[in-house]
Amino acid sequence: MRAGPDTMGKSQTRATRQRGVALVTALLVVSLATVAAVAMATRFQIDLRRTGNLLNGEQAYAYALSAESWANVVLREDLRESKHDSLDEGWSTALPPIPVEGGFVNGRVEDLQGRFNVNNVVKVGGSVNKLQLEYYKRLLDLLGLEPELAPALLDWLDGDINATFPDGAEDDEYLRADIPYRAGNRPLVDVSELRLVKGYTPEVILALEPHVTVLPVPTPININTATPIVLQALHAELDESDIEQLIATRDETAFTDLKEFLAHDALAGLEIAVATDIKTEWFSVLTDVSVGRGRARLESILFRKTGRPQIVSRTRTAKRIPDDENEDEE
Ligand SMILES: [Ca+2]
Ligand SMILES: [Ca+2]
Repeated sequence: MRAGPDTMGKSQTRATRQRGVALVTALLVVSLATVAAVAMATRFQIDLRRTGNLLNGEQAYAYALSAESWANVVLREDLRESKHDSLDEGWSTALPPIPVEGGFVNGRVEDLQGRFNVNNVVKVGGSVNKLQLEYYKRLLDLLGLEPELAPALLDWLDGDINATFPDGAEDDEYLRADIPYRAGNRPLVDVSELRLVKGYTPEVILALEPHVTVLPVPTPININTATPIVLQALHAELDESDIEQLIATRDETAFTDLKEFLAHDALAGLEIAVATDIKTEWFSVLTDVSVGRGRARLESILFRKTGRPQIVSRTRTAKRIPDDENEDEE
């Protein structure tokens, strides 16, 4: 047979090639299975991590709610114990960071009536409250801010659509913006809304924030907790040394009667035209909780008139608790 050895050689080559193909296929299957297994394991790790983070976040939020309940109890107790509110009382002390399983809870109560409620600039019903507007102008002046910010805010809050002359701003101003919008013509719900008002740049808001608040009803200023600037804005003739005297007096013993405050030497002969008080109905409770990789920052607004304070709003906030001990965070 002439072709014998040649045929044998060919069939041997074919067999080798087939084995080669089988080997490559097997390798491919193995590598595909490996890739799939690695992908599944990675996905599982991510899911596990994500679930862990969610659980930590929820746990942190639950701790924040319990810190809020603690504040509620403290404020109710305080109402039983005293008829005034001042910075030497228990509610005003920030909680030291409390260790909990996997993290820490921080909490602090702030008196919102130690600040100026910018909604006071208009009366209920939407017309200007001239005395409060004058107060706000003095506050702006003491903070080194432009006086034009006052009429711009007034127009945003007041019920009408006629721009205050000069420097007011109503719809026609805001409708000319790149992304047009309209004036609120109603009280603010949150301080962050100020950024919509003409002239309220981030720098302006940063300067205002420690001294202003936004509450749904007109509120008097609590002279026991007011910031020095908020006190000084009570009258154009008050200067820094008057405020130092007032603060030295209240640090010694808080004012328990408004008449004592109004009769203080530093205010001699001055008529305080805006409403003031020695007690507070509106508080904010800030809680900052971290559990593992979960984080919850909660700001709750509490209204306390008689008995148990009511939670008026809760915001998951980016606000940090203003406490030196927390300076090293983030
Ligand atoms: Ca009190
Ligand atoms: Ca208006």
